Amino acid sequence: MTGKSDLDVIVVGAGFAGLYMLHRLRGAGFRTRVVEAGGGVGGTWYWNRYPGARCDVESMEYSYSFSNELQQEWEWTERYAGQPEILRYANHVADRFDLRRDITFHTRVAGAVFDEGEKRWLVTTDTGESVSASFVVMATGCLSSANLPDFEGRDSFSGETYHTGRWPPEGVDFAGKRVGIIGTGSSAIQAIPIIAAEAKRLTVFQRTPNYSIPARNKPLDPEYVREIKAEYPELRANNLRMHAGFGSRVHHNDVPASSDDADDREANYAARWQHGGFTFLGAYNDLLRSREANETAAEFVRQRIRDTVQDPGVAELLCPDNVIGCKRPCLDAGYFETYNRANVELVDARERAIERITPNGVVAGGREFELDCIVFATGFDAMTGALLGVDIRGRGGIELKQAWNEGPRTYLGLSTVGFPNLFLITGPGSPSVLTNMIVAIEQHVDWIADCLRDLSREGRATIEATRQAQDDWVAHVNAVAGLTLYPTCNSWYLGKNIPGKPQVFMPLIGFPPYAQMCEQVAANGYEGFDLG
Ligand code: NA7
Repeated sequence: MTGKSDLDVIVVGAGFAGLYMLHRLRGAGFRTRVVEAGGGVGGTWYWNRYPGARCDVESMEYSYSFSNELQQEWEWTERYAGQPEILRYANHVADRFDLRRDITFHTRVAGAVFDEGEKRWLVTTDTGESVSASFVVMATGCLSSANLPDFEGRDSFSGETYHTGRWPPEGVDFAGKRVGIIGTGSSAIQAIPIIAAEAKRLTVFQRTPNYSIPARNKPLDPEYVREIKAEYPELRANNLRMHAGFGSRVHHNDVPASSDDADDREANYAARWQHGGFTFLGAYNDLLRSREANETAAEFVRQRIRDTVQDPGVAELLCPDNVIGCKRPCLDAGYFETYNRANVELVDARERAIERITPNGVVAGGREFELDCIVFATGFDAMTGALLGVDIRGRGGIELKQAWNEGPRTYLGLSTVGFPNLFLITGPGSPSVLTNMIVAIEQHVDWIADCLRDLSREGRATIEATRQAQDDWVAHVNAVAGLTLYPTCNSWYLGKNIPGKPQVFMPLIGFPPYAQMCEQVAANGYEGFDLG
C-alpha cells in the first residue's frame, strides 16, 4: 500500500460488502483501496469452509442485484448454494469487475485515527504500513470475529482443534478419528451430519438445543431458473418490500396464528415444513410477537424432532424450550437423523457443563471424553467484534471501545458520534443479520456511495451523526425490539453468547421501513448529521 496516501476512501474487508463498495466508489471516481486480512475475497465464505457450510437464503436471491448482466450470466446449481460455489461467485465478481487491483490481501487493519486538523483518517496495518484517506468504510462483516471460549486448559489439548469460522482451506480428514464438537448453532447443525458420516465417533456438546427446519436443498430446475431470470428485476424489487429482504415468491400468511384452528395450523406448518426453509416462520404474522402463537410453531418442530430421533431421551434433550426464531433459526440436511447413528453421542452441556479441556479431550459433568479432534462451533463475537478488533480513535482521541462500552450506539447503523467520515456497512442498529445480508449490503453501499457523491458536490469535508439523532435512533431500535419476543433468550443478537459483553439488542427489526428512513434522511439533506 506504500505510496497510496492520496486516497479518498479506505474500505476494510473484501467480502460482499467491500467488493460492491469498491465497485461503486471506483465508478464514482473516488480513489479507493480495500484492505483484507484474508488471502482472497469472499469474507464469510472465505473463512467458513467447514463441511456442510451453506447459505440458508436461496441462491437466486442471495446474490448481487446491482448488475443485470451479472445476475443473468451467473449459473447457480442448487436451491441453496454451498460455500465453495458462493466463494467461486465472489471470485467471479472480483474478476468480472476487475476489483483485485485495488485490494491489498493478507493485511489486517490494526488501527484508524482521525486527524481533526487534516480531516483525514490515518490507517495502520499489521504489516507496518500507514495510509491516509478522507473516509473509512468498515465492511468487516457481522459474523467474522470468531468466538473461542476460554475453557480451562483449552490450549493443553494434544489433538487437532478447529473453529468453524477459521476452517483450513485444505479441509480436514476426520476418517477414523474421535471428534468432539462444541456448540449446536447453525454452523454445527450443518457440519454435524457430514462429520458424523466420516468420523469414527462424534460427541456433540450441546449447551442450548436449537430449532432447525429442513432446508430441502436440491439441484436447481433449469425451467425455474429461466423463469426467475426472465423477471429478475421484479423479484429484486418485490424482495425489497419483504420484512427480511427475501422470499417474495412464497406466501407470507399475514394473519395471526389464532385465526386458524389447531388442525388448520398443523396443516399450514406441515406444508411449510415440507417446502423447507424459512418459509416455515412465515406461517403466521405474530410468531415473533405472541408467545402463544410462537408455542404452536415451536411445538410442531418438537414433534418432528420426537418423530425423527429414535431414542426418546436424546429426542427430549434435542427439543428446545425457548421461543422459536428468538435465536437465529437453522436450516439443515439430516441434522436430527444424525442422532440415530451408533457413532454419535449427545452430551447435555447445560446440565453437565464443560469443565475443562485436557491433553486427552473434554471433561464435562465429571466425565472425560477422549478425543482426537475438537471442533469449536462456538460462533462469533457478533456485530461489534470485528469493529472493536480495530483500534479506532475519533475526535479528541476517543476510542470506539470506550464510546461503546455500554453497547454499540449508532445512527442508522451507519455512523457513530465522535467518528466523522467513518461508515459501518450493516452496523449495529441496522437490519443487517435479520435480513438477506446481500440486500442489506447493497442498500448500505448505495447509500454511502450516494452520500460521498453529495458531500463532494457540495464541497463538504466531513459528515458526523449528531448526538440527538443517535440517541433517538438507539431508543427506536430498542423500542422496536421490545415489541417482539427477540429479547427473551440468550442470543448473539443481544451479545449474550460472549461473557461480559454489554447486552443490547443490536439489529433493527424490519428492512423496508428502515430503507425508506435512510432515503428520507438523504433527501432531507442528511438530516441527523452535521456536515462540516
Ligand atoms: P452460534 O449460532 O452463535 O452457535 C454457537 C454455539 O456454540 C451455540 O450452540 C452456543 O451455545 C455454543 N457455545 C458457545 N460458547 C459455548 C461455551 N462456552 N460452552 C458451550 N457451548 C458454547 O454460531 P454459529 O457459528 O453456529 O452460527 C452463527 C451464524 O452464522 C448463524 O446464526 C448464521 O447467521 C450463520 P448457546 O446457544 O450460547 O448456549
